[in-house]
Amino acid sequence: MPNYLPEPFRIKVVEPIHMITLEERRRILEKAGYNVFNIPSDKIYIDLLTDSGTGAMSDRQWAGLNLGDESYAHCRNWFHFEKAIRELTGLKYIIPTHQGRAAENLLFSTVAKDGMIIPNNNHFDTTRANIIANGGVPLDLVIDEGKDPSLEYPFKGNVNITKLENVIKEYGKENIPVMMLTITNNSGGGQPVSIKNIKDVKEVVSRYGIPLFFDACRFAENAYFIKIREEGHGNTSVKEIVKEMFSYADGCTMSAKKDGLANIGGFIALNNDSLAERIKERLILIEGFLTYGGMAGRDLEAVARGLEEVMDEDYLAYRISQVKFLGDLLEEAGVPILKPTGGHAVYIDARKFMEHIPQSQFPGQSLVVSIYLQAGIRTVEIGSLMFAHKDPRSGEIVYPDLDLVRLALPRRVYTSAHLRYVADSIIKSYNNRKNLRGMKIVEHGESNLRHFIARLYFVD
Ligand code: PLI
Repeated sequence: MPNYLPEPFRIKVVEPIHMITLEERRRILEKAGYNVFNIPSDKIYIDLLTDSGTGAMSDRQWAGLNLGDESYAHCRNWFHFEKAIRELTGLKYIIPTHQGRAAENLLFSTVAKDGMIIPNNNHFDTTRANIIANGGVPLDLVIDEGKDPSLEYPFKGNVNITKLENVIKEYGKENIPVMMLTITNNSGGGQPVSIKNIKDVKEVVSRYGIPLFFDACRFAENAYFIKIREEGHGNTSVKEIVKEMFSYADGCTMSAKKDGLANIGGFIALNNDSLAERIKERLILIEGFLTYGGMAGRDLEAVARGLEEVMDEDYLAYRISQVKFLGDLLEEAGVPILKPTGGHAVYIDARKFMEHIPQSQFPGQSLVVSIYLQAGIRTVEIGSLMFAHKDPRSGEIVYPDLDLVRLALPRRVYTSAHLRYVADSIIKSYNNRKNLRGMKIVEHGESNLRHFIARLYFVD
C-alpha cells in the first residue's frame, strides 16, 4: 500500500462530476477527431488534461476576488501583485501578462532575431512555438539521465553543462540572446533542477554575458524537491530555497496558472533596464497597461495570494506525495511510468506501454484515446504528436526522445479515491494493451501546435 499524506484542507464548495455511457464516449471521441482537446468538459469524468489554471483556489483567494479594484491604472491589487513577486524573485521589473505564453511572446519577440539559438533543459510546447514564430531556434540540452524514463535520478531536469558550453562556442554568444531553464522541467516529466545545476548554468552563461531566465511556472514544486532531495538543503525552508534559486536568475517568465494557484495570470520579471523598457512598450500594444497586462484587478489579487500560499510546506508535502501515490499504484501493477514521479503529474512511458506501436503511429495518443474511452478520464500526449517535426535542413522527421502520456493533477481538486479510480482504470488499459492500435493524423498535421487542433484516426 503506497504511503500518502491526507489533504491539508477541508472541502467547502463542491462541483458535481458525472460519468456518461461507453456508447456516448465512443460517439464523442469520433466527433472530436480522436483529439481530447475537442471534448466538452461535461463529458469528462476526471480531467487530468492539465494542472494549468485548473486548481481550486483557497477561501483566502476567493475573499481576495471580492477586493478586486478594477481601476484601469495602478489599482490596489497591482501593488500587492508587484510586492509578492518582488519578494519572491528579487527582480527589479515586474511585468504582468494574462498567462505564460504571452510572457514568452513578449520576451522572444523582443530578443530573438532570425536564426538565434535559445537553449533550455527542455522547452515546453508554447515556449518552443513562440521561439520559432519569432525566427529563433529552440534547443533542448537536458542531461542524458533525463531521457531515460526508467532511471531513478533525483534531478532529471538538469542541463548538460558540457553541451551548453559547446553550444555557446559553436553558435557564438552573440547568437544566444537568452538561456532558459524550465523549473520543474514539464516536457521531461515534471522533473526538478538542482541548485547546483542552476548555479553551474549561471556560471557558464554569465562568463559569456548571456542572461539566464527561468520558465518559473512550477518554482515552488522545484524548491520542495531541492529540500527533500539535494544534500545540505533538508533544514532550509522552501522560502529560503526559492530565494536562492532566483538569486541566480536575470529574469523569468511565469504562468501563474500553475504555482500561482490561480485560474489565469502570468508575468515577466527581469533586471535589465533597456530590455524591460522594450518589453513594456510591447505590453501596452498587445496585452494592456503596465499595471494589469491583460488581467482583471481581482485576478492580480488571486495570483498575489496564491504565490504566498504555494510556499506552505504542508501543502507542498501533500502535493508531491499525491503525485507519488498515483505513481506508486501504477508502478506496483507493472505499468511503466517515468521515474521518479515529478512535481505535478505522473507520466506513463507510452512507448514501453505499447511496444507494438511505432513512434510514427503516435502510441501516446492511442493510449490517451483508450483511457478516455474506457474510463472517461482525460489525459494528454506529450510525445510524437506534440513534438515530432521536420528537420528544416534534412527534411527528415525528428522524433522526441520520449513518448509520454501525462496524468496532470490539478492542485487541491481530486482526492485519493479519485486517484485510485484513475489507477484502476489505467491498469485495465494496460492489461488490454495488445488490442490498442496506432493512429494517423488526418487533418492539421503541419502546424507547430498541431496537438491542439489535429484530427486523427486509427491506422488500418
Ligand atoms: O499556459 P500558459 O500560457 O499560462 O503557460 C505556458 C507554459 C509555459 N511553460 C511551461 C513549462 C508550461 O508548462 C506552460 C503551460 N503548461 C501547460 C498548459 C500544461 O498543460 O502543462
